[in-house]
Amino acid sequence: MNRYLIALGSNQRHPRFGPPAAILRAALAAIAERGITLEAASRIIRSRPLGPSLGEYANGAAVVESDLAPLDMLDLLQDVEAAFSRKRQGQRWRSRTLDLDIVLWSGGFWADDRLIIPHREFRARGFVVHPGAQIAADWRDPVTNLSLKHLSTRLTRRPAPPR
Ligand code: A4P
Ligand code: MG
Repeated sequence: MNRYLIALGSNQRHPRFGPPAAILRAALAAIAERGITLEAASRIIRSRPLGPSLGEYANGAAVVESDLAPLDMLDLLQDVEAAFSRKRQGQRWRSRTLDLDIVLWSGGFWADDRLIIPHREFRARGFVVHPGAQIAADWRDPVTNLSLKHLSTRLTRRPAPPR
């Protein structure tokens, strides 16, 4: 069995599921319906958009368990994104209905042309680290060897570096 820390984000309404927070809850249900075991889900937070998109985000994190290998998990998550009719407009940081990223997995590192784990920028992103620390405080980032709890504390103490 593999464990994954998944980050969820949304900053657009969905005609059927409603506002971003409701979309994240529906997305977790959709993931579970596809046979993935949901071990823990964080509270859903609101966060100001990083980058040029307009609307406020809802963000959250979940720990899931599955025998799927990382690329199969990515396929599944992209399938769920597509089911929420996220548009791929070929541009980073567009407003989106649903974004599902793999932040960490129990196997440590992964890197190929489709997938990089740990997610490259997660350590600087409070909207990923804080929800993650809520449900997996002791999980260590294999790059820095710091726990999510530690990364979360570090982020609240020090302002993020300029981008
Ligand atoms: N990919 C590589 N590694 C991963 C991974 N660990 N997890 C590849 C998921 N996907 C991974 O992603 C582009 C490609 O990255 C995928 O096809 C996959 O093969 P995407 O989701 O299609 O595009 P994107 O999300 O627009 O780009 P990217 O770089 O993932 O953007 P981010 O970094 O996800 O940023 N502000 C707030 N407050 N909250 C947010 O959630 N999110 C973003 C998106 C910007 N600002 C935000 C938030
Ligand atoms: Mg993404």
